[in-house]
Amino acid sequence: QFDTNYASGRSGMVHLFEWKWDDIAAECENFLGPNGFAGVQVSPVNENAVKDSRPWWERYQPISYKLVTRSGNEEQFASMTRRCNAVGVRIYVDVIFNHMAANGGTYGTGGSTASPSSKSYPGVPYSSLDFNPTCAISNYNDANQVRNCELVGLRDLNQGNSYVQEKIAEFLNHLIDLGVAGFRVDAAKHMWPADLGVIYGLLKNLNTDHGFSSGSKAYIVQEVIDMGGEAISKSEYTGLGAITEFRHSDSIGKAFRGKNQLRYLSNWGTAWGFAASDRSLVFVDNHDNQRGHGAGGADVLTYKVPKQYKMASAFMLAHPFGTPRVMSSFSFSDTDQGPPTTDGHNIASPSFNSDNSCSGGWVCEHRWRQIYNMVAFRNAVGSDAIQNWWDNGSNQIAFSRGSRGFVAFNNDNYDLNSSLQTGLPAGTYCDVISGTKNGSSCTGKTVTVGSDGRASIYLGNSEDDGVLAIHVNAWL
Ligand code: ARE
Ligand code: CA
Repeated sequence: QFDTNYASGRSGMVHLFEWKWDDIAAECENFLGPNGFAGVQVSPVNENAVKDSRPWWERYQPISYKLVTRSGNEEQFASMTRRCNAVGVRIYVDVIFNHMAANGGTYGTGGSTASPSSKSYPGVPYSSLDFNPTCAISNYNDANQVRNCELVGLRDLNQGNSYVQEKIAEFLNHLIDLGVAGFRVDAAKHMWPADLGVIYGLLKNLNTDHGFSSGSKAYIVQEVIDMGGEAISKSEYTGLGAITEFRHSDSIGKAFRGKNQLRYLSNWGTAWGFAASDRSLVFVDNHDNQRGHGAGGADVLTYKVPKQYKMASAFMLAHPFGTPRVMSSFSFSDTDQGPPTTDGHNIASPSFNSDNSCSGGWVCEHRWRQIYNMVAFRNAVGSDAIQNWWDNGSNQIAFSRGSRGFVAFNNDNYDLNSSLQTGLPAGTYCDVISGTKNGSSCTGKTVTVGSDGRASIYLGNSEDDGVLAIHVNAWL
């Protein structure tokens, strides 16, 4: 359950938040596959309560396990997993089974009706017998309350009930049949680890018709926000699967916002209080904390602070720690605002510019050169260890990944101009941050490595990007 099931030679998952299934299928074929991405986290797939203003968060209010949402129907979902798996890109589904829709959620995207006030969801069906008694979560120091009461009024399912366990397993197994590689378990902290263990134990192996080797298990990443200081700890869940490592998001935001010197990143990893590398899904921001929901607060970096965001993303992708997930957003000013639509209801497709970037309200961080070229960097360096760590005693740092890649960062308010050991074989390389290798030329800066592995590295503090990266596949 910790194995991501990635195709070999690939890394980097992207959360295509609120994208439609047909658009994701095309993105796998046209962009993610060719650029080395390994997987996509998709928005919730099951029927959700329809809210008048169509906020993004209506999808976190399940009405049934029918696969009908604003992203598409079951046929479109099945076609997406097939098309993405065919080009080596895996699909991970955001699954919500801690709760069902809150009061007011009376009808769903698939035509089902519900009565949350009487805890009746005939589309599953669930009745009041399947839920915990109504009470509110107000004290995160009380583990019983966090797990048995209602998160923001969402009707709290009792996962200790065997009928509920079966319904959830049926839903997840249906997705496994359709070719998914794993799940992001929403609100896992609000469920008892023992109950989750029972549910995970009911899961089938992955579908070999979709290219998974026989005996493969779903990758499970559990949303457990543990910044310390609460009753529930992520270590209660790391035996069952990976967890969303929110401390990574918090710490990387503070560092690249200049609240913590970059030189301290030399021991990045479990020394920072993170879970073990294979249990940590790491990210700069997620769909909640980029808009002030969930945990992370004001230090979280988002697309709205592009220079520091690209630096933090490049650091995450260059560093071997964890399973990195890139956020791909729609632009927003209002924190409730849903994705771009054609008519206030139907989600609009992204459109693409000649420089790969998106328009039509989609930010597409994963199509920023500084980000997708770092996915290629991560694939190029493979499992090589960090070597040749250098820092200037404050906010200029550099390191190599064995002898396959080298990266430098400047977050000081003066230039970086030093002769540094890159660990790379002699030659001229294309800096994949300021440009891209195109045949035998480079659209950006070049770096010449001498026979001793050293190169003179220049990163001006007023340059667009505060990072420079070269690797063996960008040799000119
Ligand atoms: C919406 C409205 C509410 C309303 C509710 C019911 O905003 O005002 O009461 O509907 O009508 C998302 C949105 C919510 C939204 C919900 C349902 O963020 O605003 O509520 O969908 O539509 C805690 C949980 C964590 C959770 C975060 C947001 O522990 O699991 O809160 N994150 C996931 C998803 C969210 C989603 C849900 C769960 C619900 O990623 O997108 O909510 O499915 C400390 C604690 C954290 C706690 C945090 C915030 O940091 O350590 O555990 O996170 O505070 O309370
Ligand atoms: Ca619960």
